[in-house]
Amino acid sequence: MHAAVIAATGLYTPAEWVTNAELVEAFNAFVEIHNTRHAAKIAAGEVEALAPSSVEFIEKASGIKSRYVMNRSGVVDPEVMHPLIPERSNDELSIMAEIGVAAAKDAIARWGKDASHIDAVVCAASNMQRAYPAMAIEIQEALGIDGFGFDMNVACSSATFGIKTAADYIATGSARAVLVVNPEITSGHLNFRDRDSHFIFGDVATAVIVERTDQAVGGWDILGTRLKTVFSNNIRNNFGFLNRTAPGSEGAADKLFVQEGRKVFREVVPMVSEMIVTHAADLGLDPTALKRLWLHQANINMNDLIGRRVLGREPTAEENVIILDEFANTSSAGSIIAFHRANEDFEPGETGLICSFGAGYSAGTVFVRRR
Ligand code: CO8
Repeated sequence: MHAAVIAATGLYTPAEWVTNAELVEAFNAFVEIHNTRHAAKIAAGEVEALAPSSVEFIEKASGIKSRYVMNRSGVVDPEVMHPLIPERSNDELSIMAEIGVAAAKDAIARWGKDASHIDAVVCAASNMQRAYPAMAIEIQEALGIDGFGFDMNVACSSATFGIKTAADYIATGSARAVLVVNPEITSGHLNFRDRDSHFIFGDVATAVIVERTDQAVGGWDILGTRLKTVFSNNIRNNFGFLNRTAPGSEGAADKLFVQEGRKVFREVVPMVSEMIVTHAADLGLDPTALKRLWLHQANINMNDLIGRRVLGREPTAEENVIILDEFANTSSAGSIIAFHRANEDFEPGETGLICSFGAGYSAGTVFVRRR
């Protein structure tokens, strides 16, 4: 069995972004149009009047201030309210693969080796733009990697599940180095007309190179990886290839992201806190001695609570890294952005935790130590 390290990470950030004020302005203009257009039916009680959104609510309830998006013009147009992403021909790199390749190139440059040392590509994300050929194989082709690749989806936990899969391939000798790519175009599946969730997500891509320890220079020892899933209906994406087959349906219905945010909050915080503390104990680690938590980035209040439960004190900003104010929830990429952005100050031997949680429910813990 071979031990594995996180050898390098990479980040792609879209060039366009939308602030809360801009998003709320678009949402409230849509509400105004809706309520005016349907005034008679609203008065007759046949259609429900929509309520406006507010910047203050969004920031207080979530901690989110802005988000990057692949396309801004569609998102802020009250008559459109989704990103406008032109379809590409089969001969062009798909947009998911394109941003995945950009993040992967950043990781490969930081690694200092070339792509020929990579044997496998895992594209791990919460949405795939098509069923096949796999985005991972497209990314593999674009980077000239000789080996194998496949897509996997575990919603917000896709990156940690991908890292564990990579570490297991390293352990069993299936690969010397694995590229895990997380292209998250969440805006494509977010209902920008839903007051409860229109502000939640952002777009980004991250990449992680997991490598055999005996071939690595520097990086982060992976001390332990653990995965957990518990079925829940509280976060759902019912879009799928069978939608068009439902009797009475006219083609695939527009089934977007839905959640019971309060319930998710209440149920996931204890589940994840307990998982972290137990996994740390099983590895012989004192969770209160961790230098840093790079948690999934969905909600600042969730991260504050989990941080307190794990560290046993009020965590400082350095101990509990928050990037969701700038990026919003980028699904699987969130904890990787946090790790990528805030790890330079670690001394050899210092330990931290990458942790994801989200739909499924799913959660993943990856304890790492600076080499
Ligand atoms: N503006 C003003 N007021 C609002 C708004 C708004 N936009 N939205 C709701 N309100 C009002 C409500 O009507 C309610 O009013 P009242 O009290 O009068 O009924 C009040 O504000 C409180 O509403 P909530 O209870 O819903 O507010 P919360 O404090 O719970 O905050 C959150 C809502 C921010 C959603 C919070 O519950 C949360 O973040 N929960 C955790 C969610 C989470 O972690 N989800 C993970 C999902 S991600 C995942 O795993 C899958 C990723 C897949 C990718 C997705 C691609 C799209």
